[in-house]
Amino acid sequence: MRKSVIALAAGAALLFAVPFAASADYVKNGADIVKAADWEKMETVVIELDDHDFHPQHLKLKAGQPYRLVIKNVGEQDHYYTAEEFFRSVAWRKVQTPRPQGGEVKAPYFTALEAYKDGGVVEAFFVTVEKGTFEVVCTIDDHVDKGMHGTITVE
Ligand SMILES: [Cu+2]
Repeated sequence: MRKSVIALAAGAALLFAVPFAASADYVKNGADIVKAADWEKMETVVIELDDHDFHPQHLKLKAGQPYRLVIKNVGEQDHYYTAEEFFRSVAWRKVQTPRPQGGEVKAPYFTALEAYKDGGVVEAFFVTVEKGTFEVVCTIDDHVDKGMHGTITVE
C-alpha cells in the first residue's frame, strides 16, 4: 500500500515536471503552443551554409516567437545544421522543402537537418520555448574542425 502511494506521487511529480524538462527530452505540449501562436507575426531568419561555415555563426532569437528558419546551402558540398538540444527546446510546427517540388514533414521534434549542396533549402517552422544558448554543428566528416559550428541563443 505504502509503495503504491509513493509510486503515484512520483508519477504525478513526473507528469507536472515533463512540460518544463524540454532540453532533456522535447516539448510535449508543442502542438498546443503551435496552435496558440500568432503565425501572422512569424519572423523569417535565413542561415547560409557554406564550405565551411554558418552565416550567421551566432543566431539570436526571442523566446515565445514563431519562426521560419530558412537553412540554405550555398556551398559545393552537403551540410547539416544540427542543433539537437535547441531542436528539443522548441514547439515544432513542421519542416519543409520549398514549392513547387518540395514537401513537408510534421513530427513532435527533429534532431538533424541537412541541406544539399548547390542551393538546397530546408525550412523549419517552430515556436521558441526554452531560453538558453545551444550549440549548432555540421556533423559531416571534419566540417566542425573546418569551422562549421555556432550557437543559437534564445532570450
Ligand atoms: Cu558541413
